[in-house]
Amino acid sequence: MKFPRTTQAASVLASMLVSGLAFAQNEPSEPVRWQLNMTPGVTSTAANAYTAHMIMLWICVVIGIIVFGAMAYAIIKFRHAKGAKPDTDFTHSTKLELIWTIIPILILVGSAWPATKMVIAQYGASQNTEKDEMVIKVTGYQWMWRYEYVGEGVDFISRLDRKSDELRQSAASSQSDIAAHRSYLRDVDKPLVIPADTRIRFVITADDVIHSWWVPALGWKQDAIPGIINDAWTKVATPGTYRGVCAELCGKDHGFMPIVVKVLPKAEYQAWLAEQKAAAAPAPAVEPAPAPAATEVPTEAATAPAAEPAAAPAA
Ligand SMILES: [Cu+2]
Repeated sequence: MKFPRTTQAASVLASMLVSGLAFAQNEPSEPVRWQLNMTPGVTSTAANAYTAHMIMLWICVVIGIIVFGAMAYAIIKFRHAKGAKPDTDFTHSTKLELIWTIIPILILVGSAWPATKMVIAQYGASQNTEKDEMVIKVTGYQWMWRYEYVGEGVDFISRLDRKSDELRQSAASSQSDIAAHRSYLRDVDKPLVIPADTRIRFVITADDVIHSWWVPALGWKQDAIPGIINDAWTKVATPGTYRGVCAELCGKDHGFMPIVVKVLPKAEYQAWLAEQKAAAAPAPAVEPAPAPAATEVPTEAATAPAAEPAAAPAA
């Protein structure tokens, strides 16, 4: 074959395109190797971002075809070899200039319209008027995340899973060890668990330096800044596991503070929450017994069954 490299590259490109497109239909959240397009995500915000992106992509494709088509046509049709002569008298055309100013304005306005509607859907009136069903406070630390379920008394730290941490720090770990550990650097010891189909408010801050909480499948990213509370909301329809990372360079282990969000069906979430609360509640043995009355009660009376309680105050 005359151009083996070119055909090879073309077949690689074709398979990339196919895998990229196939991916878009099957898996809404996890990127795949050689994926070309965005992930559609699992929230309305993510779906809007995807739609806005696709609108712009197709507008660009049409413009590209027209511009490069016109160029190719002009280059071939009016080539020197065919005896074409430049028009030396031509300086400008007001009509053409008007056309190529007005058409881009229309394209810009036409694409800004849907894009603005989508931004308002995430950050506009609904941000403040729709009722949140629960609130989670996220705090960034060097180099881990803390999740507090506001009003529930559930509060924990989520950090890089131990196995990944060992592999990354050990000089002895080989490429094959790393390849054998699925989700290397993408798993945490304790994921954030949230219910599906529930409007959740996130309040996001940090304790040391600026971090940024980002799970692409949710369709938004929010900075975690010490002394400032940012917020965002989400509502995930599909249960599943969604992964993210800290998206603000925050120190030497910035690359090692992943985020894992586990979305459970509502009933399963309630069971999980009850389990967490039970674990968080102090054990009954530790709890002090109800103190005796403040009056000087003889110790015998306090420990004795309440047969003669009236005797104590009388004494
Ligand atoms: Cu960080």
